Amino acid sequence: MLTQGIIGFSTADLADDVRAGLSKERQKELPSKYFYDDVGSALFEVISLLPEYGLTRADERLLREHAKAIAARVPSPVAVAELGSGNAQKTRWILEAFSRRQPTTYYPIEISRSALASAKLHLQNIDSISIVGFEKEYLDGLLAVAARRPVGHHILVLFLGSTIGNFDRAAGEEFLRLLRRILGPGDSLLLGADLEKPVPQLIQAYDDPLGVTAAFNLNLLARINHDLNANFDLDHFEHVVRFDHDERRIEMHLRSIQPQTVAIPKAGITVTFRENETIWTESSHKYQLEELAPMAARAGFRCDAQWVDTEWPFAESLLIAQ
Ligand code: AVI
Repeated sequence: MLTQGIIGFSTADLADDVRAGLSKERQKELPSKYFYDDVGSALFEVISLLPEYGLTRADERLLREHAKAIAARVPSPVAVAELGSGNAQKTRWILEAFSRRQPTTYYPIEISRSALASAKLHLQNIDSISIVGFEKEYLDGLLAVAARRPVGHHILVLFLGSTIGNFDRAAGEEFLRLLRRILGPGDSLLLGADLEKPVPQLIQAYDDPLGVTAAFNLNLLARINHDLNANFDLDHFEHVVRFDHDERRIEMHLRSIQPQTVAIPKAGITVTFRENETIWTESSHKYQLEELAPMAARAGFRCDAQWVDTEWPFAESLLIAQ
C-alpha cells in the first residue's frame, strides 16, 4: 500500500457558521458537519457499535456481502473516492474486491484529520491499493480527485452511511446534482441511505440509554469552547431527539435548561438563550426504497442496482452518471 499526505484544510469557516447559526431569530442552528473533531469522531465510532444504532452495521453488512457484485458492475480501471470516509472500516470490502482486479487508488475525502489517519491505518494492509487522503469538504475533495483522474479511468464515488440523510431532502437531491456535474458520463456513485422504520426504534437509535449520542451532540459545544474560546456550560444544555413525521426525519437538538448567556469571542458574538430554547444540530432523513431511483434520476443518474438489508432496513444504490 502506498499513502500520500493530507492536502490543505482551514477551520476559519467554523466561526462564520457558528455566528450565522446562533444569530437566527426563530430557531438557532449549528451545522452537523462540525460534530467530527477528534472526540466527536471517536464518539461516532462508539455510536456505530451500539445495539440501538443498527445503521452502520447494516451498511457494512451490505458492502461485505455484495462487494464483489458491486465491483463487477463498475468498469475498469477505476479510481475510488469516498465522501466522508470516517475510519473506512466498511470500505475495506469494496477496496479488496477492486484490488483483486487491479491496482486501485483510493481517495478518502474527510474534514476530520483523525478520521483520515485512522482510515489509512485500517486499510494499510490491502495489497494493490494506493491511498491519497484529502482533508477537504466533499465537493472540493471530489473536484481535486477529478482533476487527477488518469486518462481512461472511471471514478466510483462512495457516499455511504446515509450521510445523504443529514441534508434536507431538497438539498440532498441538489447535492447529487452537483456530484453529477463533477463526474463524467459512465462514472458511478454508490449511495447508502437509511430507510424508514418504526419511530420508537429510531428514537432509541438517536437517544441511546448509555448517553453516547447525547455526549456526541454536547461535544459540539465543547468543540466551540475549545476552538472559539466560548464559555458554554455543558451542564446547562441537554440532548433532545424528535421525529418530524412530515419531513420523515430524526432531529437532534440541544435544549437550554435555563436562561443563559454565552460568549463566543472568536466568532465575535454573545448569545442569549431562553429556558427550553433549542439549538438544532442535526437532521437525519429516512427514505423509502422507491423514492431513491427517481431522486437519482432527477439529479442525472440511472439506478443500476440496489441492495437492501433486511435486519435494519438500509439500501445501497449503485447509480450511473448519464
Ligand atoms: C453520519 N450520520 C449519517 C449519522 C446519522 O445517523 O445521521 C450521524 C449520527 N447522529 C447521531 N447518531 C449518528
